[in-house]
Amino acid sequence: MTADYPLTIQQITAYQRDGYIQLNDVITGADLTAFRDSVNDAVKQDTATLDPNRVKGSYEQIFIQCVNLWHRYPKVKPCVLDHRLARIAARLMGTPVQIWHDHALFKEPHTGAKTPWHQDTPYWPHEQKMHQLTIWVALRDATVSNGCLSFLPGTHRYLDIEPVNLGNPQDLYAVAPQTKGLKPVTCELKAGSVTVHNGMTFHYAGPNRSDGMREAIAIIYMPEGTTYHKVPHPVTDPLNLKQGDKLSGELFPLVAN
Ligand SMILES: O=C(O)CCC(=O)C(=O)O
Repeated sequence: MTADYPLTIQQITAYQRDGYIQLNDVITGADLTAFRDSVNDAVKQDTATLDPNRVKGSYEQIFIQCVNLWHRYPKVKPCVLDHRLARIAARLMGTPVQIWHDHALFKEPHTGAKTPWHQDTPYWPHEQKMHQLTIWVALRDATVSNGCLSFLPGTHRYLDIEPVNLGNPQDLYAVAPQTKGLKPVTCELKAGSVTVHNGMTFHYAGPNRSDGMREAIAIIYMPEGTTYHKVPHPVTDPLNLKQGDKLSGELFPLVAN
């Protein structure tokens, strides 16, 4: 078993206070190359049948999104289920964690589309909403010019806010007037570094103004025992779940205690 990524008490406290944290050099060397190559191959295969000349809708202009690669591509699986990443999630969350899902988020150059300010958890079919978190892994350097993430610290305490429509976003201050005056923190990342954010923390990414692809994968963890809340979601729609069922089984493995 590999050693845990060193997390200090101060970092855990900062994550719990701010609802996000940046962790540097989490994946390095050959592991980073394997992660980047396997996700790139999977995204290529997932998107192979798309017509490159199609007219892209506003959501598709934000990023190419490929969901649950770990479950469909054997080479991605050990990267996403990596125990060091899962242990980071479990220590920050303070509970054993299951995988909720992953998604590759490749921001194409020059579409001009930002990722609007939003919270994640309101989109998810979960009864418990407070502790889910995302580890966002930069597979190549993420910078202001290619669309790295920014966060509004402390906004994970803002509950019951209407979900933002990413393809046609509402004004942030209309949806969440509490965010007026908060100062965003922008996190540039070297490849292999990560940000971790609580699913309730407001976050944003600018457009990719560089000439290359912004390559990232987001791995989302939920507390062990999370139960189903009946709203449409592509991961759970095929599963025939009832309100209150535990999300369990091969799609939602327990990955760290
Ligand atoms: O990668 C992006 O542009 C947005 C990422 C995001 O919203 C997330 O990981 O929750």
